[in-house]
Amino acid sequence: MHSNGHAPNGTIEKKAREDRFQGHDYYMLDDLLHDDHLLARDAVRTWVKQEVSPIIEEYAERAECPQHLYKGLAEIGAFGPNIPAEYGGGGMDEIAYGLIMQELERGDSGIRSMASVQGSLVMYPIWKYASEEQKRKYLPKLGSGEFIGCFGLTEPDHGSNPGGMVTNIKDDGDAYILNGAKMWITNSPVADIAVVWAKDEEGKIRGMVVEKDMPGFSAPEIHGKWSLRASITGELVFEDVRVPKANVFPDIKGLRGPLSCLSKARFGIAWGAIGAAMDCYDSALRYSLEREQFGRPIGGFQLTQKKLAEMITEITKAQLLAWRLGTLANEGKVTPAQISMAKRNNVHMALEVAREARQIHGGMGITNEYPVMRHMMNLETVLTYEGTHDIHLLITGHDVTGLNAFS
Ligand code: TGC
Ligand code: FAD
Repeated sequence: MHSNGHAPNGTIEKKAREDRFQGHDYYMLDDLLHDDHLLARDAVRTWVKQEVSPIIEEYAERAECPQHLYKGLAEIGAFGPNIPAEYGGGGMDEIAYGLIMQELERGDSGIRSMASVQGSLVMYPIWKYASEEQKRKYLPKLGSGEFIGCFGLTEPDHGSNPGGMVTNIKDDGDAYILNGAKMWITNSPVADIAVVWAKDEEGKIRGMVVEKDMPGFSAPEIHGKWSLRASITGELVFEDVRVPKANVFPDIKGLRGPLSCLSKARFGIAWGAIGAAMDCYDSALRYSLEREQFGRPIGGFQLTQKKLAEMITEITKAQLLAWRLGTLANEGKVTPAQISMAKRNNVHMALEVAREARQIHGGMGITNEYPVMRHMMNLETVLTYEGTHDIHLLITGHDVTGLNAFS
């Protein structure tokens, strides 16, 4: 570059400009990915660009979930990419799963949420814990998007402490009678089935599949969210719902059951948040090169460059963390605490990137002309669900000291 900021010839300048926006792969991490990772990622990236980006601001503004996208999500393999293909999943590895979540969240955290719940919180527990008959009954329909699922763990009075849940089942011959309520449940108002966690008469947490038509079961929508507005959220209410014993997962008892599903979803979020951060960074970088003040692009000011340089540094660190987490998961070596560290770091990183990107856009940053404010509002939820920012810090604290600071 010359000192005036212009490249010596137009072709080099054009090439440099294109490279600058090429996926923001600063450390050439694509070199670490296999062809099938790149194929899956690029297919989802293209689909998001065509189907999600053009409509998402309007849906978010109207607080409406774009349900017409469910079939397309199934077709691109977003539902259970890491569940075996014979059960309706994609049969891919954990890195492919992470990259798919990244690309969905580049579009919107709510779209990624929809897919996270369907794959990691509904298909995964059914695949891992249900009887063979139940797997065959539900998984292919979930994988194809014919059925939508939701996951009920959180209760009105038990969020960070799900072990305190009061939703319960009582033995009644060939069924259990389910009573209680769940709160903040992604997809619940449109779900055909819910994976629900409740205490049995011995106080042990059990998992089960509840179908939407079971008498006594309702799923009212929660309104008034300023975050994740394109995702549908509701309650689950159970009033003497008769759940056949065949629907209860036979062998898994205790908090380990739902927490093992959270590990899968938190892993996806650690990758997904990078997508939201990259979309904000991309928008900020482009804007900084186009927007002029004091007779020059704002990207030429040191304070703007500090923001952009720190953003790409943090995104690159998060990408490395996610990639290593993915290789550990593929080798079957990843621990829940390692997943917590990545979820916490990467979501916080994305929120900080969104805030800085918002500043770079000036007043335009608060409008729906750019994706930044929507990502920022979404990420406030992502920071809280699947274990809050502080709960994940305490999980790391517990892991490194051996001392439990939760209660
Ligand atoms: P604690 O005694 O630590 O653990 C109980 C048992 O569970 C085991 N365990 C895990 N197993 C698998 N994966 C994990 N991540 C696990 N974490 C713990 C543990 O080994 C033990 O097993 P065992 O066999 O010895 O009994 O339990 P605690 O009651 O002290 O709680 C620990 C704490 C606070 C970390 C946990 O409750 C927690 O993670 N709280 C946060 C709650 C949360 O994340 N809720 C998320 C709800 S779902 C959601 O938000 C979906 S959003 C979806 C979307 O739209 O994308
Ligand atoms: P609380 O647990 O009441 O926490 C409030 C504050 O207290 C937080 O800052 C927390 O970090 C802090 N705190 C709590 N305990 C401690 C402690 N021991 N030490 C220090 N600080 C502490 N749940 C589902 O089951 N399924 C879903 O599909 C689902 N989807 C969701 C979608 C959305 C849009 C939202 C917002 C939430 C969703 N959740 C879902 C619920 C989510 O997991 C909970 O909101 C989350 O676990 C926190 O619980 P809480 O909201 O009750 O907060």
